Amino acid sequence: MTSLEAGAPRAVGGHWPGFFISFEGVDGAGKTTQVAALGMALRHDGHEVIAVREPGDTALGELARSLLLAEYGGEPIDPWAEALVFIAARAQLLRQVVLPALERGAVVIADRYVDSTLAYQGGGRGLDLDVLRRLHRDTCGDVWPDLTLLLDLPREAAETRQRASLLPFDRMESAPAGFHVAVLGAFRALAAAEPQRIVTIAAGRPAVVVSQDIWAAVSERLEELREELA
Ligand code: Z5A
Repeated sequence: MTSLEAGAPRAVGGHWPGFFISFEGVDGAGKTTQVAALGMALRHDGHEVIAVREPGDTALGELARSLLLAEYGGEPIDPWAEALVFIAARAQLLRQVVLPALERGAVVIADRYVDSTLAYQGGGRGLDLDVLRRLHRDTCGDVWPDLTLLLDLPREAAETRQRASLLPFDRMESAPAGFHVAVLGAFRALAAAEPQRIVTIAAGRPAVVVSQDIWAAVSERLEELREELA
């Protein structure tokens, strides 16, 4: 692993001196595992690292998480209501935690961010992507990550991991298989449309190998940003 210089000031896009990384992918793709590994590697290199998950990590976000993931005895939640609660949790997390951390130069690692809304509520529920993007602009200041790591895991492999965990499925996980297939397709389409920001990592390999590819992508993007500044 190469060394990443800590605390280098950056003003790319004029937003903040920190570095914003998001992890995306279907459930079970290994995001939580890789957020922890990357966080440890970056801290070892001297960075302040703030890891957050969506929805969650604020009082409002945790309430939203219970609302969104709990089963309601079969009562369907309207797709727009679902999208707006995810977005509300994001707006709170962004202003309460993420932006202050980026402004003081920290590396923020988000376990899911706006691409999850585009993939799950856009691709999965069929909501209009342009409207979702406009909502992101209007509610979250159009803040996008410097780098997004899409952990690409085929549906069957994700299901195998879920079953192995022996945990009961939550409301999102228990959606029909077609929903999850559409979500994966949407993530792949987002990555194809934005190859500069979204790096796809094959996630069906051993975790340590996945971590090495992630480190290479993070190092490369940080280096690019430094060159843009120089
Ligand atoms: N959602 C949405 O619809 N719209 C939005 O805007 C947002 C979210 C922000 C949040 O679920 C749900 O909300 C999610 C999307 C939706 N629903 N779905 N479906 P969550 O936060 O509770 O969970 P998750 O994000 O879906 O993922 P997860 O279950 O926490 O999985 P993960 O973090 O990707 O993977 P993991 O926990 O690191 O690993 C899963 C298991 O696999 C575990 O036993 C590991 O030890 C194992 N693992 C990890 N890596 C490997 C490798 N490389 N090989 C083998 N086994 C591995």
